[in-house]
Amino acid sequence: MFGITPSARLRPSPYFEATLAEGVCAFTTYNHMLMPTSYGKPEEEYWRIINGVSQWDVACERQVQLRGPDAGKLAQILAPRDLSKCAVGQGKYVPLCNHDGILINDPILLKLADDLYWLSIADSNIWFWARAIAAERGLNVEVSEPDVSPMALQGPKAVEVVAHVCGDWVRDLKYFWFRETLIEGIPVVVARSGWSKQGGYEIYLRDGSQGARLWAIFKEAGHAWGIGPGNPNWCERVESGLISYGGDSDETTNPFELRMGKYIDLHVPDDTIGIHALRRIAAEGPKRHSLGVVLDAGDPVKPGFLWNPIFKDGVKVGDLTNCAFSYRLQKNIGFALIASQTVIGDPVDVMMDGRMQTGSLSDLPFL
Ligand code: THG
Repeated sequence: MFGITPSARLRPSPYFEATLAEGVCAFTTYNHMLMPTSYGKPEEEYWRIINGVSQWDVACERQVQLRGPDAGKLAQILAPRDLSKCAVGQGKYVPLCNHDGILINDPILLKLADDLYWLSIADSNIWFWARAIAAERGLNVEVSEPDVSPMALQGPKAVEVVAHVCGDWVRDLKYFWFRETLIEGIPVVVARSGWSKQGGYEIYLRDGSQGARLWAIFKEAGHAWGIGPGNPNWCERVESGLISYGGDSDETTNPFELRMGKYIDLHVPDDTIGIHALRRIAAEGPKRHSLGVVLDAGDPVKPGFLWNPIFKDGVKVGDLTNCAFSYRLQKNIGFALIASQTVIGDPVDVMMDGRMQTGSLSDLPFL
């Protein structure tokens, strides 16, 4: 075992002590925080998300807050998705791009008020970016990182647990919509969202001193539905086709290559960052696209971000950006970022651990 030296570089999650008590045994780093990645029973943790309810410390999904008269204007400058019809209380998945149309983050945007937005970011420093853009464009907006730390409840029974704690109104919450409320006096935002396709909620804690209490409230309430600890689940997210920014993308990836075209609106104002490049890429047609890969070999592979080279007829055509053994399909599956000429059904070879594996291209999501 080894220790972790506390420092300003590694910020604590309000749920850290609670996850230790639950038996967390592996972490990754994300936005300068530790995010649990295992409680030691991967298959059990997986089926809990598929059949029950799982409790996650995702405090590392930090909020970049835009506040002030130009908050909405800045949001639209940052995001090449039309936000003009986004209502207060609504969330939207918004790819962020740089001036070249390269993906630099893929947050969920939450509109809390006409002059208050949160970008619930993936792992890259959008705080710097947003503040620099606001200054360069002379906007009247304050960019900050508030004391907000999400906890996720995911799985088909999450609705019962969250309704038990918050009330039946959560059942009527639409996907990605949210409401501000108090849970036993603790200020939170309750959203219907989360990085799984099994349904669930995210509770954005607005007072970091209350992490242990909030964790305990849901753990206790969830007892009747067999709640247990978990984390953004590798296998489930690969089966469900969920994208991990920085894992499935690199410094050259644009949103069209990652099946995010439906979240891009080419008619957004000309001052939106990257829109000129995105219009050009859309007109020319992206050179790569994302498909699934199903490997023929059955023995479970070790999950990970691999970027293993993919070959077709002996020529390199793309990369396998992740791979997982699917418990439901009983096969090794992954995402291919691959030449646009390839099609579903094509046989491919993937170089893994010095050995060529055979497989074929498939549609995404797998399930
Ligand atoms: N929740 C919150 N913040 C986050 C994440 C989250 N920040 C980091 C990261 N996850 C951001 N990335 C994603 C990626 C995918 C989705 C959400 C956040 C997602 N996608 C669905 C899909 O692709 O099928 C649906 C998107 C849609 O149809 O609008 O849910 O999870 N708070």
